[in-house]
Amino acid sequence: MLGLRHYRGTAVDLFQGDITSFVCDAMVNAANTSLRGGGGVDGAIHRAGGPSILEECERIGGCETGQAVATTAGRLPAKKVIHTVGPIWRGGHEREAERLQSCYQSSLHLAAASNLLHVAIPSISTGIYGYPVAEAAKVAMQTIRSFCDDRPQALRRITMVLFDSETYKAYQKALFACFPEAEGDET
Ligand code: AR6
Repeated sequence: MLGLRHYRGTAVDLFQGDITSFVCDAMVNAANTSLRGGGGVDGAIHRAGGPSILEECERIGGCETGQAVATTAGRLPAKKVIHTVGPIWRGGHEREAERLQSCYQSSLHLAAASNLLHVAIPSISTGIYGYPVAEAAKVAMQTIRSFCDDRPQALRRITMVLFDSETYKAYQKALFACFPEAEGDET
């Protein structure tokens, strides 16, 4: 593994691959405000998890940008799916960073409150929603670090699951920049 940090009682690591086959407690989905499914990782999660996820999403009715809600994980190798809605990139002048930060904060707090100790998160907003990957990776890692500062040991492990090598490299750079001093790096 080329990216692992231990920080305030939580392991923060990176994995390159398909999140739908990643074994965890909470699998975070990059959804949209309707919660009715879509393309990208959202489509993959609904396909792999089966119709019970959409049924629960429809009962919930929707989710605001920057917020998060939990549903069953259906057939996925997780206890729950946490659906969060990232911002659409509009050039960086519409509080996209703040709203992306809120996605990570809401998802991590919801996981901790539900005792879901290992959380897997895809690169929210950097696909169809067009958020530049290097910028999004910095927001993700800074927010994870702040969460660990505020809630030490609240989660056992936070894994960023990145689909392609370019995205993986961007998160690796951000991980090393945001956690320069933490022990546990494996190269
Ligand atoms: N596992 C891990 N990462 C994946 C997977 C997968 N199976 N599939 C794609 N990715 P996106 P967004 C990566 O577009 O930008 C949907 O239609 C992908 O390569 O899934 O937040 C929703 O309904 C990219 O790095 O999410 C919304 O309408 C990252 O996941 C909209 O797309 C995010 O890409 C949300 O757009």
